[in-house]
Amino acid sequence: MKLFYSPTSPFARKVRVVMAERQLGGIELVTVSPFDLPPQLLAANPLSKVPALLLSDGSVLYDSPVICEYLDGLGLAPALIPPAGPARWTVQRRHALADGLMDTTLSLAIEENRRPENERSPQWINRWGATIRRTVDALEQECDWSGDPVDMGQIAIACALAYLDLRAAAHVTWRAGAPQLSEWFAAFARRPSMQTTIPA
Ligand SMILES: N[C@@H](CCC(=O)N[C@@H](CS)C(=O)NCC(=O)O)C(=O)O
Repeated sequence: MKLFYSPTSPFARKVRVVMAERQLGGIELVTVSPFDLPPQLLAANPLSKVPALLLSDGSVLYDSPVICEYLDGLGLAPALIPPAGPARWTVQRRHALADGLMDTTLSLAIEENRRPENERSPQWINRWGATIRRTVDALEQECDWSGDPVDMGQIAIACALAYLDLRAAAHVTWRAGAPQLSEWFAAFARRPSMQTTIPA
């Protein structure tokens, strides 16, 4: 298998953290820059987005939730996504909330780093900033999982918060209003799976 990824992509980081947590070897990491439309990524994913996972039978999986669920079915380590019941839907909802946080932070980063200054929209920047703050508030309200075994929701949330630090630190000082979440994140970020996937 081959994983097309970029080191800073939080979506691809989730997948790499899942690989590490579930001790999955034998997946070749291929670094690509999706915004440059590299032919090998386009051949795998017409959206030119990372992550994309090329399977040994030549088929391809995207996007990141699909890849994470696929990898969760491999190997012998405990599953990160509960198989059924309310616990499954809580984990999946947290995963979706974290992905939304990543999407919003990415939109902000694109606006600020890839768009000429005179084309940037303060209105959208404010809207995305407000979305990020609301989402962090919601996570602070429900971060009651500190003693639980690691799951897919926690992995996604940790990758989303790390991406906020990487791309939106100038806009959002999220730790100030989220003491429990920041304490949880500090501990989670020390996991080897998080440490070995820090963007260079
Ligand atoms: N929903 C997708 C989002 C993936 C995504 O937006 N990846 C970004 C990098 S962080 C990308 O490849 N963007 C390239 C582009 O939009 O052209 C997933 O979960 O995999």
